Amino acid sequence: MLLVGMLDSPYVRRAAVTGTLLELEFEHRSVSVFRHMDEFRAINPLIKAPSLVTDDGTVISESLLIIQHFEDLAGRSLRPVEASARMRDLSLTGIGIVAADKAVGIEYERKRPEAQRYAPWQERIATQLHTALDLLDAAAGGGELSAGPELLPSDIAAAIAWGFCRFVIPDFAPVERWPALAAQASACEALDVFKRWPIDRE
Ligand SMILES: N[C@@H](CCC(=O)N[C@@H](CS)C(=O)NCC(=O)O)C(=O)O
Repeated sequence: MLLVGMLDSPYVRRAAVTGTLLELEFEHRSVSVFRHMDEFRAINPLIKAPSLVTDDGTVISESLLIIQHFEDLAGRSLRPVEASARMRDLSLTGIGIVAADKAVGIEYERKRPEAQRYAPWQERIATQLHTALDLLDAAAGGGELSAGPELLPSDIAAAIAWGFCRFVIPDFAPVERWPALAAQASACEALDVFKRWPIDRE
């Protein structure tokens, strides 16, 4: 089984951390959707990271579906069993994913030539990002997000989204504004599983 994509992608990193926590064996190949387009296209014509190539050659796109396949293989998930805790985890995981989506959106907007940027759209996604970070920070401050001992999908999604923000758009994510989230993410980054899959800073 092969996971393809750069670890500067929050989606690739979330899938990798989750697969490891589910104790699955898989290889990882750092292929960039931008710098190595042809190589990526040969693996997945959609050129989307992450892509998972299963042992029989099936290609799965979308991190949530890759994680679903990991759960199928492992016969378990990292989500809590109890219904209300499970629902809260789904809710917080969604917020973490939206935070990552909006951070990626801000980064992609910045890649546009100045004349093709649309300020109202940039403001919209910055507001959405900041709302997501507010919600994650409140959850971290209230003890709903942590660094274990049992990491939940919401813990992973929040920490990875924050790490991505700090790496790519630190000016949009000052630590002083979201200290509880920053502390939760920093505790996660100190764990072996996060160190095993560090942000690719090249
Ligand atoms: N919803 C997707 C998002 C994945 C995504 O947007 N990945 C980026 C890299 S961070 C990508 O493939 N960008 C190239 C493109 O969309 O064409 C997931 O969860 O896997």
